[in-house]
Amino acid sequence: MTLPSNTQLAVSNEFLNDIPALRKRLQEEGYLFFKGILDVHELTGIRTDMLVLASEYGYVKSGVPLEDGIYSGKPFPTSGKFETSPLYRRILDLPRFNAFGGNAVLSLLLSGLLDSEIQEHRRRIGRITFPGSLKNTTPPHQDYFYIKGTPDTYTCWIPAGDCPEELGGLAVMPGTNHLGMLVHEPMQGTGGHGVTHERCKQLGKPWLTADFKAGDLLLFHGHTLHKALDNRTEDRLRVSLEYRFQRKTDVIDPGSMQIHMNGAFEQ
Ligand SMILES: O=C(O)CCC(=O)C(=O)O
Repeated sequence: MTLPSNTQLAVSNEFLNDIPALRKRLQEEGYLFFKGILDVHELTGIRTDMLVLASEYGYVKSGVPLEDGIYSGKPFPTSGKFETSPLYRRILDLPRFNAFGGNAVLSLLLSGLLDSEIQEHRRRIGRITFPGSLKNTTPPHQDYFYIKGTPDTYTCWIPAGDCPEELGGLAVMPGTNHLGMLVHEPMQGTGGHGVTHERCKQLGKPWLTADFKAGDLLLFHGHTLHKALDNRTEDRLRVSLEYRFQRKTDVIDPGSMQIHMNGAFEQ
């Protein structure tokens, strides 16, 4: 059967009052997707904080509303890697961005799913993805490759603003949480390693994604294969957040207790 290259994530809102059903789906599919369960007002605040900083560095077009996140076209000055930039370093210190890691919806959901006291990782990520920087698109990977500690770590990927497919959301491959660790090879894109596109095709499963809206939450297991989609817009910045959770009693990698890219920033 030929599957379309991207099909839609299954929405799990109908099970929000049924934790056993959510656990079952998460165990089977490796992900859960919820529409509109996070506070858009709080997310808009974080988006604004990030765009204010980006605009200080000249990356946001002036003369149009900041919250539209329109790229100025100013090229990245250094290696082109957002994650080692001074701008990113400053994003990681933003109070509202960090406080969202303790968000009540996330905490209640994750502690219910894991049936445990939870530990949120300090290694939070607030990402801005530039239009046209396709060589930086995050390639297919499993988070355990980078996060280590326990594979039972769950990533919450959250668009800070509407993120239609052309702005480059996130796609997951369902059921890949059952495959254990796949071979990761050096690859172009954020992170620098991934599972080759050829290998992904061989797995014979579809990539699932959505036209994300602010307030949506995509949550997945450390073994679930996922990738970013290209930001194919002409001039729009994609703003997204990542928070990670695990059981308090599970092994944790020391890097998860530090800020992302600790010490690896360019001046
Ligand atoms: O948003 C991205 O580009 C990558 C996100 C990702 O890989 C993750 O949340 O684990």
